[in-house]
Amino acid sequence: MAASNAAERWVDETAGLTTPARVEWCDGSKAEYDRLIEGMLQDGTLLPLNQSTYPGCYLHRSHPSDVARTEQLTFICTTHKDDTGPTNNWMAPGEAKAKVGGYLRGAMRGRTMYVIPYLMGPAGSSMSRVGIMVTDSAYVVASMHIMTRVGQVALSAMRSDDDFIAGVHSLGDLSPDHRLIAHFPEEKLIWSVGSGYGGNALLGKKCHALRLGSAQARQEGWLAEHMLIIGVEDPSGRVTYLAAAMPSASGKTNLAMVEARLPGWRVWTVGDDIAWMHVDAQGQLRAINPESGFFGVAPNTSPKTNPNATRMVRSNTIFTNVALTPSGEPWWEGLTPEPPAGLLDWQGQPWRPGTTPAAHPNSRFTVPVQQCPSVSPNWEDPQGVPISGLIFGSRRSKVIPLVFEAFDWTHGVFLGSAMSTETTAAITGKVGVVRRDPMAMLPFCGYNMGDYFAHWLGMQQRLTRPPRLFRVNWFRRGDDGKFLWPGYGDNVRVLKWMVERIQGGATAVDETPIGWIPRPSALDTDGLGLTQAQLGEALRCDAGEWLEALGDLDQFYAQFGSRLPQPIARRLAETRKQFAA
Ligand code: OXD
Ligand code: MN
Repeated sequence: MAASNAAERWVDETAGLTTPARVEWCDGSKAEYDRLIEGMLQDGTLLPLNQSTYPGCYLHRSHPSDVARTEQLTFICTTHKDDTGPTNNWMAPGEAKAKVGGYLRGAMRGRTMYVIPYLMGPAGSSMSRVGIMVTDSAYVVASMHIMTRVGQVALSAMRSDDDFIAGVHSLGDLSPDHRLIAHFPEEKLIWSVGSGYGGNALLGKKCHALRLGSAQARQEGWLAEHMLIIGVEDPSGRVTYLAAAMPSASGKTNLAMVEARLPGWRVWTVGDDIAWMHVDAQGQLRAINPESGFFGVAPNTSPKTNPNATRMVRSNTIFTNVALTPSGEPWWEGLTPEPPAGLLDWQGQPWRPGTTPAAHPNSRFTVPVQQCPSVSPNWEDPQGVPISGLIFGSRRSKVIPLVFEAFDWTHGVFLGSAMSTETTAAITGKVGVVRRDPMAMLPFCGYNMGDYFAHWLGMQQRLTRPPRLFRVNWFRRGDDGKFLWPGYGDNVRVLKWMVERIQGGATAVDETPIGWIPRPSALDTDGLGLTQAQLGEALRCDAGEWLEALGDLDQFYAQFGSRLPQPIARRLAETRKQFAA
């Protein structure tokens, strides 16, 4: 493999810091993957699963204190604190280098430093970008094989000698006290130490494709977003592509591969977590999925909630922190109505029903995209897919209606910036707390969120064929505490309404201060058994609730000071005025 001089130099420098026993460049081949797996089976990093029912599948148990992204230990390191903004943790680059450098010095002594050149996005696409990461974890290398395109394909895609995001990863001692995930957007550099888990360690995903990706996208005039990408096929065979931003563990993977419960309708999967979107020569947004695998949350994935995923993970899948059945199969809460007898929990201990969950709530599967039964034939199109609608969705038991549509681009950006959600197990910390999560990017925006809103607003200039923008909430509950909307396969009914809006069909809407809300009659609820009252409740926009929520939003916006774009502030003021009238 031919690496550029800049890449070689950086790898040498990094080896000088971490002092490994050997340096191994990864070529991304199947032979290499098989070798890594074999080594991990031997040293116990992986356990084999039942190879007749789950061929090519393995189980990894992470350190019990290393089970999710650690946002409180994640930093953006810019020269000026203001460029990182009030919603990110900031550290001065010099201080971060000194601190993380201390943890990294000699951290790979006696071990292998793997060098992974990886490509984010399809080969041959001008939207794809290159990263080179080093790591001392074979589990990370094998996972990167699944999640990205590794080897010469990446090196060949470099546009210049130093056209790569550089990432250093070391397990360190896995102690949260010596853990830090530092991003240096001004140097296109990531330093991550002390965690072997998911978004902390698979640097292509959140660190590159979102945090540094968003900073790079702002400079280069595109969007790097925490969004799934799907194609919705209607009964005439026409496919309308949509991208949807949703916070971690809020049903994004389920929606990305949803099986339509509507005759003649079908959803095609392009991506489940990240979208990179550029404006094409016709003024239309086009999206690629930069990843080549899914790193999905296992609990509550079942034949009911996500039949495609349950089929997809039956082979060539690395499971992390799920429970184990006596016959060597993976298990997690929700997979079957009743847990099988004799389970070992995610830490390998005999599990007793009625105690703690058997699988960790943030346990995961890592699986190649092409194994998804609903994978779109266009998922690797170098031109990307044309995006006609953008969706902002979050998890709110109150206030937010099932679905509504923004009046225009600026209004849609306002709705996205105003998003709040109830927290889940994908991050460490409290579950079920409402927090602001603009465009589901709170943990992933690599620069000042105020500037991020401005970047979104600025895209409009080049978008002569802008997508429509929608807000959804599958999670609203009635007074009895029950969900008002059935969700899962029935969410396609909401997608159908969007497609009708996009394609210009006549659908009845009510104009409200927050946007256009479909009348209950405009949603196809045939065979659902929902009462008009339930549906009305799911779609209701309550002025009192909204005025309260807008007060909270005011406070959130205030922290951006002059970096909050005027059009966003104006939209908030107008919305409030209309509700008060
Ligand atoms: C993820 C996340 O892993 O958002 O996708 O946490
Ligand atoms: Mn995610």
